Amino acid sequence: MTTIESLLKEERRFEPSAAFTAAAHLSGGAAYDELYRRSLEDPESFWSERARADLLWSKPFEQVLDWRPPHARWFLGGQLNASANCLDKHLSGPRRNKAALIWEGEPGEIRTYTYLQLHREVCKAANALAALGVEKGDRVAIYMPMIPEIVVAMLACARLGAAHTVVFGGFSAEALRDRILDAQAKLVITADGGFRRGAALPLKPAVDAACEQAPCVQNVLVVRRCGNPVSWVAGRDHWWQEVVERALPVRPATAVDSEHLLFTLYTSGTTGKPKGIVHTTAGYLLYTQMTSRYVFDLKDEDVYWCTADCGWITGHSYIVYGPLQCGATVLLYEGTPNTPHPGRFWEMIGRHRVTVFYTAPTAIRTFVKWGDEHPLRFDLSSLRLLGTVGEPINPEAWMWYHRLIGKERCPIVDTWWQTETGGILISPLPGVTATKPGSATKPFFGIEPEVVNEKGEACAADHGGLLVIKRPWPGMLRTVYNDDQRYRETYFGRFPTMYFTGDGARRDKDGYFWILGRVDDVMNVSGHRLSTMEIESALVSHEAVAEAAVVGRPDALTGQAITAFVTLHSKEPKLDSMREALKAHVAKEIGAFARPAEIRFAEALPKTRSGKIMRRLLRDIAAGQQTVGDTTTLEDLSVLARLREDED
Ligand code: 7RM
Repeated sequence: MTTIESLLKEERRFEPSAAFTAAAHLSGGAAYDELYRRSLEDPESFWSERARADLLWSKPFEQVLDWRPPHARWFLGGQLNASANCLDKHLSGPRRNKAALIWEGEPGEIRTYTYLQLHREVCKAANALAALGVEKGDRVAIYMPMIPEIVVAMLACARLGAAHTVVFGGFSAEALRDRILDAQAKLVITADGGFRRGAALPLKPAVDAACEQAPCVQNVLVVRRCGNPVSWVAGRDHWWQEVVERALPVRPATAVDSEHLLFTLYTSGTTGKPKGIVHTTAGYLLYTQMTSRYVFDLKDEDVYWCTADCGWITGHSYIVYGPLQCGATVLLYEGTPNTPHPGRFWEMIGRHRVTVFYTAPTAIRTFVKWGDEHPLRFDLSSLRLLGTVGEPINPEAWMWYHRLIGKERCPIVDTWWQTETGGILISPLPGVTATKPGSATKPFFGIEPEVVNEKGEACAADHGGLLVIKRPWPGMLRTVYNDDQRYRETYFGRFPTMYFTGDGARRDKDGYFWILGRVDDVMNVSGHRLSTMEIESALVSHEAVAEAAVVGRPDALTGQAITAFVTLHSKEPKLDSMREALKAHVAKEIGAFARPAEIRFAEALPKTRSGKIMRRLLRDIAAGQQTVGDTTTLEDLSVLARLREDED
């Protein structure tokens, strides 16, 4: 794919207001241009100045960057601790008694932790983990609902120099097991359940099933959240409320090297096996802190709400590490946006006087569908800045967000980034950038993106191509856990010195980037990256299935919806009950969020002569379009016609 069709042409422009610009951390295009130019002309002095000023070091670094493509190491010789940078740093001044976390449970309870209180909880949890044998360099899996303890658990691991692997609570026991095994986690932190849609959603059964096949796990720490009954393995299982409550509230932070593993987070690739994305300490901290400050313009007065789950990178970077390093007040919410009513988010914005709100386009499209009356019922006057992340936002949803939520007063930052990038790479700066609905606009400091063709040559303005990043940045992934070969191939296999994002993009005449979505076999469903291969593997693991091909089709609500083309073993009848059974099977194997929207039975799948499934053709069929693309490599043309006839 040398060029990518890009049909979206959007002419509207929105300048930041004079009032916003006047108060912002960074104001005006000239300030951005100057700093951006410096960051590219002399990156070592740019990053080293920031790292010295913005991070709390136990031992100063000696070398800014060691770049041996495709591997980068930052701030060598330096030592620090991530939890000290999020917490201890604020304890010597007036922030110590400022709210760090305000949490709202779905049933409605509210808990607030000041920086001092959060520090005590993290110290207690770190002592409890240490007593259970967790040491510097170990991995700990976290499988929890959105309760304050998930933040405490992450920071407690970091305090010990142990790496966390947060697994989103929506993942199945099988997915959890695979991640625990790949990380070789020796301890799992979980809860009896979490409240979703008015009921306790259990988590412990999945942990029990996963641990049965993961002998590396020696201990399981369980937060009592819902009070639902749980099964118990004596000696292995411990109640958080018992061991953490008993522990001492003081624990010095373990100083680690700048490149010490902070966490792994698993993300979908183009093969069945998820990749453990590796983020290390100093570069990640600096990059998430700087982007939080400039993109969200965080100030001490802000109440900042990112609606992501801590199980995704957005939760790591823009609930925990970025905002806490900035000393922000972070709102955390456990539940769903329509419990007990579809205005829950807007009610919460009014209740907590939220000033900065960050959510996903799929959520915005859902709110559009639920109707204007819900946001109109609540007081949104505290808001000053809005953000989006996870997928391209369509201009209609952008305009609704701008009008109904931002009241045409709040800048919108459309932030483009990935699990691998650690933090935001392309985004407006709210006091600087004139926005265009649907564009992530301009690169952050030190980031040099380019749109290139298959040969790696820059595309002309307004021509679609592949999005690459031409130099390393502090927040980038360091490798794939246990699989450096996969790191090299996936991200630097096409272009040896440029990071390949897997996204298509175009840059317009003003230098604004427009992200066109994935160019590989990765789908984006409600902002969740899902690999077609993973879902295919899950389908084929069902005894009735011979072969499966999965594609994303455009969906007004979720961005993409999953359509699975399935051939059954010859004696299997094609029943609706089988469709439902297969959907349930995928939900069990991967998680409910990966459940296919549609199962289509087929006699055969379109393949190339070498036997590769031509998903491109299936995408057209799933979208109900005539195939316009090249079918000359198709082995058996009649397969396509038969697939169309099979349509329901
Ligand atoms: C943060 C996150 C990454 C993929 C990425 C894109 C898509 C994310 C935007 C976007 C258009 C955006 N990490 N994506 N943000 N597309 N505009 N502002 O989502 O690893 O889970 O997904 O998400 O395709 O490659 S992720």
